[in-house]
Amino acid sequence: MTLNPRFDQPALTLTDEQADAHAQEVRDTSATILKGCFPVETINAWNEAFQPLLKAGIEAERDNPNRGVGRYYVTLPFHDLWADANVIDNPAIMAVVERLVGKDGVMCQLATDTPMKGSEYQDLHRDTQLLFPETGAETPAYQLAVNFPLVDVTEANGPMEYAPGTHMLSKAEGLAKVESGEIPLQKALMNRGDVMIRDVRHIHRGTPNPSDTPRPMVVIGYSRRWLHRPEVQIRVPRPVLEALPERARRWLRFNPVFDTVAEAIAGEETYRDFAY
Ligand SMILES: O=C(O)CCC(=O)C(=O)O
Repeated sequence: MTLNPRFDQPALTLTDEQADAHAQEVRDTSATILKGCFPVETINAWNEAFQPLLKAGIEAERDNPNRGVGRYYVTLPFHDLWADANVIDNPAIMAVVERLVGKDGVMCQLATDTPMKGSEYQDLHRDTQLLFPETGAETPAYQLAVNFPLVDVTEANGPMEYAPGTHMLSKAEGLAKVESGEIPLQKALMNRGDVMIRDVRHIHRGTPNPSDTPRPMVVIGYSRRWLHRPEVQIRVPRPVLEALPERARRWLRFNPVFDTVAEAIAGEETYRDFAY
């Protein structure tokens, strides 16, 4: 078994000014897209390797899909291509992430969201609550999702929709602005290789995928070092950890470590009802 295969890829590099601009776009609007961050071959390899995991995830939850009708959240095991440092410790992504949640942040989630044929609209929601709900006041970013699709995302296969700017509003105010049309929902249309970095406080929803092909979206969670997210974790095999570069090891430091891949993949995770 190869532990961290490095694809022979031309890495997307950002200048300091470009990384600043992407981070500022997240602060201002809640989201930014890094076009062509990964080679399409990498994404195709992930999609092929993902199909059996999706099948197993569907079988396990068939009668009660964990993210709504026809929609599955499947955690990725942290080994082989899923632990590729070019992806989880990507220089362009990390340049933006570090600007938003600090160089001492953490990586705490590696999973996928897949709407299938028959999926429905989710309720508009955010993925985290305010840090200090009693104040109603928003703060700088503390929890990010780095998303990339394993197939091209078009109008025809259920793009996620989000409301730019609502990450800094109360949920009621954000919803009112979406409902009145003052803030129109934007579709996250992305090609294979594109990466979205988003502040998960923004109001968003999954939409129906009427096509015959599942539409997997990978989510890597990066947060401030002090944020505890009990609903997710990465079960890290020690041999995989030891083969990773220093920064990746540091960002993974609060996850449970297991002596072997077999022990690490024995754990189960489901992600249910965490919508705010
Ligand atoms: O369809 C998507 O990719 C987004 C799904 C989502 O927002 C959720 O499950 O909380």
